[in-house]
Amino acid sequence: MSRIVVVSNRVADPNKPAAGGLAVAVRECLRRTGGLWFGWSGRIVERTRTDTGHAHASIQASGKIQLATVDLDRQQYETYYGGYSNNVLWPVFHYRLDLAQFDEGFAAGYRQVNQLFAQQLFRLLKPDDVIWVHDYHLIPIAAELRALGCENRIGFFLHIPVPPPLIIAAIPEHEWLMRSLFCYDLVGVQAKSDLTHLVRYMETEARAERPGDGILRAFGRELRVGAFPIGIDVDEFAALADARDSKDMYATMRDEYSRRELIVGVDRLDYSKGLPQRVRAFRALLDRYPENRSRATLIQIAAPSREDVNAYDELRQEMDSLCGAINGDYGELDWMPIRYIRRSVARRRLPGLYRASRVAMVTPLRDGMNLVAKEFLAAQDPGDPGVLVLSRFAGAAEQLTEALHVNPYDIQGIAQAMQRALTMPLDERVSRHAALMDSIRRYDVHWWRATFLDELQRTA
Ligand code: GDG
Repeated sequence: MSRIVVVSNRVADPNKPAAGGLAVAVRECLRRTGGLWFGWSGRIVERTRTDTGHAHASIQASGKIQLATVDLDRQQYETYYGGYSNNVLWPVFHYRLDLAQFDEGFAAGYRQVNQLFAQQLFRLLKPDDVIWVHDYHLIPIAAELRALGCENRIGFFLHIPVPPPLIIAAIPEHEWLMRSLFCYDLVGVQAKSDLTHLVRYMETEARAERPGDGILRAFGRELRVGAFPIGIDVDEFAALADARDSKDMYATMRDEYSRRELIVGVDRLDYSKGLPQRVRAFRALLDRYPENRSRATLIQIAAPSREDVNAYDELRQEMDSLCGAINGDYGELDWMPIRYIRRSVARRRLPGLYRASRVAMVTPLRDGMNLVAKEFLAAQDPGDPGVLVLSRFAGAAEQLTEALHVNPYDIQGIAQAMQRALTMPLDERVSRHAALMDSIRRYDVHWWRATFLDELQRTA
C-alpha cells in the first residue's frame, strides 16, 4: 500500500492531545495508516537558512508516524501566515471582503513559503506516496511540487467554506490560485454548497469543461472535485466523556448550577463564529422571556486565536463590552447571566461541560463545517440529551437537519430558538438527538478519511 503523506500548515505530535479539529482528524488518519506528516514546526527563528534550499526539514519519529517540520523566519511568518493566510484567504473565504488586506508583500511571502515547503517535501517523497494537502495555507504547493517534477497523486482538502465566484474573484491573485488548484488530482470541500460555488467559479473564471460528474478540465489538466464533510471520532469523544476529567467537570457544573439551565458556546475567538450576535440574542432572550432571568446561564468559552491580527482585537473588545453590559444590567447577587471565559479549556474536560448543558449555541456567520456541533451531540446522555441550536450557514447544517436551525444574523430569531430549546419536551429532545447521532456516526472522521483517500487512489 502507498505511504500517506499529510501536509498541513502546522504539525502536531500525534501522541499528544490535539486541540483543533484539523489536528485531531489528521492524527486519526495517520495513526491508522502510518506515514509522514509535513509542515511548519510552529517555531519562528531569527534567521533561517532553509529558504536558501540547502537546509533540510527536521525529522522526528512518533510511533509509526514520521514528523517532518520546517521553521519559518519572522518575515515568512508575517507574510505567509499572518498576512496572506489569515488576512486575505481566511476573511475572503468567510465572505468578509471588508476585512481582507490585499498586499503584494503578503502574496509574495505566501508563494515563497509554499515554494520552500515544496522543496523540502520533494526530497522526502517516494514514487508511490499519496500526498494529502490540507487547507488554505497551502493551495499552491501542488503547483510548486509539479514544477519540481513531482508526479505523485496529490489531493487537497479545504477546511473552510468556498464563497460565490465573484467574491473569490476579488482576490488579486485568484487566477494564480485557481491554476494551482488544477495541479491537484482531487480537490475536496466540506459541503455541497461549497462544491457548487467551486464548480461555478471554475466554469466562469477558468472556462473549465465538465466532461463528467465531479470532473473539471482546464489548463490541460483534469481535476476531480467532491464534497467530503469532515466528522469526528464519535467513539473517542464518547470515551473522553466517560473518563475521569470529564465526569469531574460534569459533577462540578451540575453542582454549581443545580438550579439553572446552562447554555454553552465553545469557539475560537474568531469573527466568523458569530459571537457578538449570539450574546445579543441571549440578551434578547432575557428581555423577551423574563422567566429565564435568574435561571438561564450562558457559558461562553472563547479560545484565544490569532491575537496579532487587528480584527481579532476589535472582536475581543466588543465581546468584553457586550458581556460586561449584560452582567451589569441583568445580574443578581446570586446569578451571573454570562460566564465569558477568554481562555481555552482542556479537551478532556470539554465533554463534561457539554453534557451538563441543556443547550449548545453553534451560530457561526459562516463555517466550513464546525466540529463543536458534532462533539456536543456525542457527549450527550441519549436518555436526557441537550438541544443543538445551529447556524444554517455552518457546513454542518447540511447534515444535522434535526438541529434547531437559525439565521445567525437574526437576533430575535436566535432568541426564539434558544427559548424553544430551553423548553423542548424530553421526547422531542430524545428523538432529535437519536437522528443526529445516526448522522454523525455514519459520517464520522473514519468515513471522511477513507472516502477522500479512496477517491484520490482512484484518480488516474
Ligand atoms: C476549521 C474550520 C472545520 C475549541 N475551543 C476549545 C477547543 N476547541 C476545539 C473544538 C473543536 C475544534 O477546536 C474547533 O473546530 P471547529 O470545527 O469548530 O472550528 P475551526 O477551528 O475554525 O476549524 C471548521 C474544521 O476546520 C475542521 O475541518 O469544521 O469549519 O473553520 O475540536 O473542540 N479545544 C480545547 N479547548 C478549547 O477551549 N481543548
